[in-house]
Amino acid sequence: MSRIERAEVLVTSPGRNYVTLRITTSDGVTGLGDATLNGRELSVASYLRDHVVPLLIGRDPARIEDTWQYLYRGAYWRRGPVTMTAISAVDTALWDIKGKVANLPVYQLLGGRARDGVLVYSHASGADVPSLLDDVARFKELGYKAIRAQAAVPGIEGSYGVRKGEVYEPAATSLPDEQLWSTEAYLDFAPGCLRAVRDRFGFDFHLLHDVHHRLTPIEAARFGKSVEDCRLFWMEDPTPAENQEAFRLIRRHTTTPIAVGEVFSSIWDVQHLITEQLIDYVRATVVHAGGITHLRRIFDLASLYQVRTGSHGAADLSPITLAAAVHLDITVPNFGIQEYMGFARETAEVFHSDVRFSDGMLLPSEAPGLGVEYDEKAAAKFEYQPRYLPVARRLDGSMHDW
Ligand code: GCO
Ligand code: MG
Repeated sequence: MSRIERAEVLVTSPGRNYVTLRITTSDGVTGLGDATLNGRELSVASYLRDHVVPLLIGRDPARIEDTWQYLYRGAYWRRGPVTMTAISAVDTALWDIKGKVANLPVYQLLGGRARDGVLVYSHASGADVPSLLDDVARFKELGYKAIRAQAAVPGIEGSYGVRKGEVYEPAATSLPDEQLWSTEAYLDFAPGCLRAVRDRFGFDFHLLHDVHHRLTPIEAARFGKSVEDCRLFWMEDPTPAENQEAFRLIRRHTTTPIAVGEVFSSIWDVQHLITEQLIDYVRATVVHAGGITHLRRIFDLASLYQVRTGSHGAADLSPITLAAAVHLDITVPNFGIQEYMGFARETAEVFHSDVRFSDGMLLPSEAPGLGVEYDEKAAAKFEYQPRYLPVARRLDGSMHDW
C-alpha cells in the first residue's frame, strides 16, 4: 500500500511570501497544499514542520477524511487560523495526490461540473473617482462581468483597497504600516463613489464593494440602505464578525446583500450566520477553512439556507489555493462567485498553473490532481521577507479594525 514518505514545508517570496506543503508518497506521487497566512507565515510553517509532518509519515495518503479528523481532533486545541491553515495544506495536498493517482482532475472527484465556468470578480480601484472609473472601464474591456470598486477616501491616507503597483498588496512593510480611518469621511464618500460607477457604466455587470470590517452594525445598516439603488452584488465584511448576532441588525434595515467569511477558519464561525439567514454569501476559503474537505461541508450547510459561495481569492492566497477553489467552485450547486485578482509576474515563475480566464470566468485545469507545479529552482531566487499587514487608527489616535 502507498504511504506518505515525505512532507516538506517550502517558503518563498516571489512578489510576496508564500508557504507551501509538498507531500510525497512511497510511489513517488507528489501533492501540493497552500499554507500561507498573510503576516503570520512562519507560524504555520513551524506548526507544519514541528507538529504535523512527523504525524504524516507512514500514513495512507488515500484516507483524506481520516487524516483531517486525526489532525483536527488530535490537536485537542481546536480551530484558529494557524491550526486550520496547516490542516488545509495537508488536505489540499492529499486531494492533489488522489487526483493524480486516479488520473483525474480534482473537480471530477468532487462530482464533475455543475456549471460551465466559474464567474469571477476582480478589483478596480483609484486614488479618486475619475481614476476609479478609468479602472472599471479597463476591467470591463478585459471581459470581467463582475467588478469590485474601491477608491481612496478624501483625506484618508492609504485607504483600504487602492492598488499602487501591478497587484494590490497590503502587506508591503517590514513592520505594520499605520493607516488612518474615519467612519464619517467614508460614509460621506463611498455611496457617491459607487453611484458614479453605475451612472457611467449602467447595470449590465455585477458591482461589489468591500467595507473591510470597518463599520458598526448600525453604520453598516445605514450604508447598505444608502446604496440600495446601486444594486450591489454584495457589500463585504460590513462589520467584524466575531459576534455573528450583530448581522441581524444590518439585515433588519437593508436589502443590500451581505458577504462575509475571509477570516473564518471553520464551520463554527459561520454557523449562525448561515442557519439564521443573516448573510447571502459565505467567503471562507480552501486555505484558511480546513481545505477542500471542510469548505465543502460549509458550502453544503449554506446550500440548505440559500446562502451562496464567494470565496476569498486575494493574491496572498497562492495559485494552489486558486486552482483548488476553481475545482471546488465548478462542482458546487450553490456557487455564487469567486474572487480573482491575478498574481505578480514572479509568482507565476514559481507556481505553474493552467487555470484559464475566459469571458469573465475561470476554467479549471484538466491535468490530473490540482494542475499546479512548484518550480523549486525559481523559488530559491526569492528569499522570505518579514511583511506585515497594516493597522488602522482613528483620527484621535485610537486603534480601529484594519
Ligand atoms: C479581499 C481581502 C483582502 C485582505 C487580504 C488580507 O477581499 O480580497 O479583504 O484584500 O485584506 O487578503 O491578507
Ligand atoms: Mg475582503
